[in-house]
Amino acid sequence: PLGQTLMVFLAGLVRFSSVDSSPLEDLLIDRYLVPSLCPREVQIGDYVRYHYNGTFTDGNRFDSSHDKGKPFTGQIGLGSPLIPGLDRGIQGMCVNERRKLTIPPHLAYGVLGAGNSSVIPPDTTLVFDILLLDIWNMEDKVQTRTLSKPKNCKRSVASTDFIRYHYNGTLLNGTLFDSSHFRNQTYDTYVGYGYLIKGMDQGLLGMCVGERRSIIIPPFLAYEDKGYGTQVPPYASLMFDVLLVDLFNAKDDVTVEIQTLPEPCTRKAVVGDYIRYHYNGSFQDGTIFDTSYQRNSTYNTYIGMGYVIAGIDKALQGVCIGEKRRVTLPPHLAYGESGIEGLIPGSAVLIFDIHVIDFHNPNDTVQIKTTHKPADCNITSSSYDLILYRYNCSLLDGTLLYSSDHYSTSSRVTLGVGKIVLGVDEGLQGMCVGERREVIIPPHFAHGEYGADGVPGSAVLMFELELLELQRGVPEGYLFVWLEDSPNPLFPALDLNQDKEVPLEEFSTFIKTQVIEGRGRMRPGMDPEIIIKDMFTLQDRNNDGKITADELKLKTEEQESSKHDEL
Ligand SMILES: [Ca+2]
Ligand SMILES: [Ca+2]
Repeated sequence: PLGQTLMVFLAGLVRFSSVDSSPLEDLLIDRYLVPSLCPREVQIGDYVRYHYNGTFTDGNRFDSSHDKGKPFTGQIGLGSPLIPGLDRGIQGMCVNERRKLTIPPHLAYGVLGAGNSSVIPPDTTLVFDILLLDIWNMEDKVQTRTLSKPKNCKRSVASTDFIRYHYNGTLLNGTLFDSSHFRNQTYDTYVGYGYLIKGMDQGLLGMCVGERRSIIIPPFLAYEDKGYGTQVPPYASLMFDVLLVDLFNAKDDVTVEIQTLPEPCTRKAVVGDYIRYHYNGSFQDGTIFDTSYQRNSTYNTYIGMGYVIAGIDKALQGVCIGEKRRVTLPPHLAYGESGIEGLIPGSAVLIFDIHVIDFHNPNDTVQIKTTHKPADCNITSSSYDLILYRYNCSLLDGTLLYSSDHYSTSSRVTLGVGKIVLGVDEGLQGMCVGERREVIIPPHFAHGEYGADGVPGSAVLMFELELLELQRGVPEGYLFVWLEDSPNPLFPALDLNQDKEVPLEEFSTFIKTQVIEGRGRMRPGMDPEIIIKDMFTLQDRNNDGKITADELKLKTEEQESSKHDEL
């Protein structure tokens, strides 16, 4: 470069000092337009493609590539067929540079001229205006340069991978010849099978999704002497600015990356389980295409039964409740080559970030775990007992749905008569007062697939239960039961003062005595006076205010008497 600057400087001096037409001794180079960016200069052995205007010193044109509509392509030095002045004058040029070369006859066509002296007369000084379009060398390789790259690059393009990318393709002089951005669609192809020009097949290797790379390809690794259509001329070096959007291999399986694994995980989902999960679905470039969070409802499905895309069916197996996992599905295990119109492009790799809320199997039973048991635990609850209990009901992710503490009315209920959720009823059986339990209830023993107010459909529920009070009950339809054999015959026992009739007061005293002495039990949860009155009225068939032996007899004959029968 120093030599050239000197030469130009000297040439300038020569021109200024020789106003008269003294013959030119050497080549004059006027670099009148040098691009600010000049990454490569023409050296001996390089091939060049350039436009030129050839004129005489008086400005008359004798040849022009512009007129021919086709730039000139040739090699510099090494026995180049160019006239020496051109061969030398083009050296050191960079693409997009414009030079004016003034070439004395001895570095042009000399004393003979050209074209039988008719085109170029003898001893003619020639002026070439050159615009350099392209430089390459047969030793060139594909040049790649990473412009930006995501920090996380776990995988990069290898031969036989399928990729989707955006690109701008330009010639070395900056002319854009093609862009996927204009089509608003990625270019999708396999790498390494020769579907692409050679230089692209090489230049894309090692890229990771989200990387932007500049790839410069010499013509012999691009479209060679043929060019491509009207946009890529023959012998054109190509520059691609590539953004890799997606990458997979046809041999890929679902990949699972476990992000949160609850400890302990006592149970893992298997085929046939019904699962509820939240998810974000994204492409490899990070764009989210779907999310359950926005709908504020989990996605629910059976696992491994073909209700969802194959990759998800596979990815959900073996999950734990509360687990978070990231699964990557190649398109052949997702939406394939066609994708989903307007939502998922063809051949797209999908990433799902999955949060498992719960799962259960239709065969699941209620699971009961006692967390506290009082030392004194002789009496335990069973059906018909009237109990008072506390409860907290949560989803398996810990969300509290409802609690007895939320209500002012006490949660007093008769067990075993269908008054409460099936699984809770089961969970409250066999408990003693003061005992606490954790009970896991599958939806078919709770609120079913449609849920209830505030309870999502198909939710597995966790109940914390505590038994506060327990009153032994009597079976459905009974007001009083004998706990041991009833007196036989009964009437003389009822008729305390032996006057052959039993009014309400006498009856009441008798019943209360049985209860106090542990021989009988009244239905809990009702006013005892009302129970006694009801029982009395049932026996006093003629409604005269007293029971006689005949009336009682009638009753015992009617119903086969047993120890749990009413009187
Ligand atoms: Ca009496
Ligand atoms: Ca009567």
